[in-house]
Amino acid sequence: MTPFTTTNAGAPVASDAHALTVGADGPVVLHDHYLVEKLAQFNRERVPERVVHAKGGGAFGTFTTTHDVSRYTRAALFQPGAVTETLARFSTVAGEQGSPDTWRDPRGFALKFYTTEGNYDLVGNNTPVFFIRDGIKFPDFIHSQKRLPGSHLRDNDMQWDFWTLSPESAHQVTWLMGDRGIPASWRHMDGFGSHTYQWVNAEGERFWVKYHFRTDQGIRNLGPDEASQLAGSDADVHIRDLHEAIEGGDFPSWTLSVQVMPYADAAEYRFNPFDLTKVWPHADYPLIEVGTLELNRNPQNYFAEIEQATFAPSNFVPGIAASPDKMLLARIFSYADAHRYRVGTNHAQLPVNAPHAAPVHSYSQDGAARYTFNAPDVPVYAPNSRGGAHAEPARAGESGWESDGAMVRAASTLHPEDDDFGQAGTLYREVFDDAARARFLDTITGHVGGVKSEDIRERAIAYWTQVDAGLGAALRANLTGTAPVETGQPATSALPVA
Ligand code: HDE
Repeated sequence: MTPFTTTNAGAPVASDAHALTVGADGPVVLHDHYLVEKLAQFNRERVPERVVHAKGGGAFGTFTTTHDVSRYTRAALFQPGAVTETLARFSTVAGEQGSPDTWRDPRGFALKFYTTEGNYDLVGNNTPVFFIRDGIKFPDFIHSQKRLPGSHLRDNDMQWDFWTLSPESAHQVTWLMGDRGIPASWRHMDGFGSHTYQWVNAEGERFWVKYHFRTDQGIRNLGPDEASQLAGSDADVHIRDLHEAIEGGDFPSWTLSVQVMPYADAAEYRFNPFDLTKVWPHADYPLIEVGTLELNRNPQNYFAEIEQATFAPSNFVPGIAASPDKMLLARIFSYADAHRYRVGTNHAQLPVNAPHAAPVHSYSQDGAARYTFNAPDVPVYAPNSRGGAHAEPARAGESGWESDGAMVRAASTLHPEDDDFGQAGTLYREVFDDAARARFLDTITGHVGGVKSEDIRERAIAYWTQVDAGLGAALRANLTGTAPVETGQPATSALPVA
């Protein structure tokens, strides 16, 4: 027996086919409150899309700690044998909600661990580095990757003007223009915390760590032609791939390993270990296996569980903390601010965002759409002598680092091997093989070829020459036609990258 339709207030309704009118042919009457409710609700179905990472998808699963890393962290979820419910959301960066999954772009790799000590959010990407190293440049960076204010079109001149005036971007742009810039699916890409974080063990000893989620499905990428074809024929191919894999019982998984740097090493390390444009060579700090992330449950409702999901780098749990990475510290403000704006003051009360394995004893109250609340006998203030919750420094396990000096606006102090192009050159010469380098040259020829302004194009050639002199020469040859080299990319391809 099918249920009866009701209003949002649960009252049965007379018809879903006819508005209430005066006579069959007369005017619609205003007091047809069900008609009004349906139309008004419809007008309010959208919340603001994420200003970046708008297009995405995700699933639920579990994280299982399979190795003992308790000497580095006391975080409950990383104790041997711990199994923690987890939500993952994958996304592109620059495209709006309706944009294709297969554009060249970094991919968001956002995780929410519903731990017994509160929710821990690790909001990373499928790349270990990023374009900039100070959050104050982030809005400008994103503006340059999105749309011109007048034409509302993306523009290669804008992208390369920003990148070539921000040389710290070279490592991430090399990564982006390489094969892994277009993953074949979210299942076939790695994930990284990208930043350096702090782990604190039960004795209070502090370590610096970087997270690596290596796909157990193997890395698979799309070539530009296949990606462009899919962008037209199936804009949601990555959403579909993940949903259907899980539906079919083919649960994707990733193996988490961490690099661990002793706290004292940071000061003298050859690179600034908190510079988000740098990786730590694995020879310096090898990977230490931690556990397995498996996604095995599709959301029941995309809007409620994925569109309204709010991931925040500020959601730490005891045993895990921030680091002096200026980008991370800026993100710690920004995400919760974005959530209050986009989803609402009480976004953390929505089932997908509330802790699932830890109680909330908070003095926050009221605010729009307040859903959960304390019992009436619980005090609404602290300190109190009436049995209300009290803060406990040892429990929170907040940690930190030493710092001093006058307040300045300046680049971080350079370590011996800190520069803007070294690791980009290493990636190009030592990680890419010959075929990958050829594809890379094709891609940047096509993308820089789409730059109209001669001065920006020259700067782009100089930028790539600093990454690798041979690469710069080949790019110049391709662009000037002095030694035409077949490119796979149409020169006008304004690939929407972020
Ligand atoms: Fe984001 N970023 N970001 N970002 N980011 C957002 O938060 C921001 C950065 C990343 O699936 C926003 O809810 C600043 C690095 C992911 O819901 C916003 C800076 C990395 C997602 C925001 C950065 C990321 C976001 C937009 C420079 C990888 C999607 C809406 C300091 C390590 C999460 C929102 C999801 C989303 C701010 C840079 C990854 C605007 C200020 C670096 C995966 O708050």
